[in-house]
Amino acid sequence: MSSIKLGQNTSVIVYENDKCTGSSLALTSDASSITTMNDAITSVAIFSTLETVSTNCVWLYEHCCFGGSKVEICSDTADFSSINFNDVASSIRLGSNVSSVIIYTNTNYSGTSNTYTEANGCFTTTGNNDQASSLRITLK
Ligand SMILES: [Ca+2]
Ligand SMILES: [Ca+2]
Repeated sequence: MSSIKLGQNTSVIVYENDKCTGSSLALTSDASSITTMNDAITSVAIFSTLETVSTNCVWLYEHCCFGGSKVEICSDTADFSSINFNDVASSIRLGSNVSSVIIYTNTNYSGTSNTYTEANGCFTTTGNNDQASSLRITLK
């Protein structure tokens, strides 16, 4: 794949590997020549621009490629059991004013931590798939 035409109110993130992993490129408009990832795209996540993450929040998704159920989190959360999402999260999107998110494998901001500064399509790439139990949000 070398070019893309987007429908109305659509944006995409294209990925080098399957299940939204590997190098990625976010596109919000038609691209007649995708030079940076020419013939290197294996999977695509499609979003509606009418439905965006709240500015200071993040969306966690049940599955890779931003699929399944999702929860919106807008402040530090010490125990995902409280939002019925413990050991479930597999991908994340960040609101426009979120600088970084630290996700921990255990409750109360303990265990292994992973920092995200942009959308991540599959936590298998960061080794914490289905392990997230708490998180901290830092705004810009
Ligand atoms: Ca999952
Ligand atoms: Ca956990």
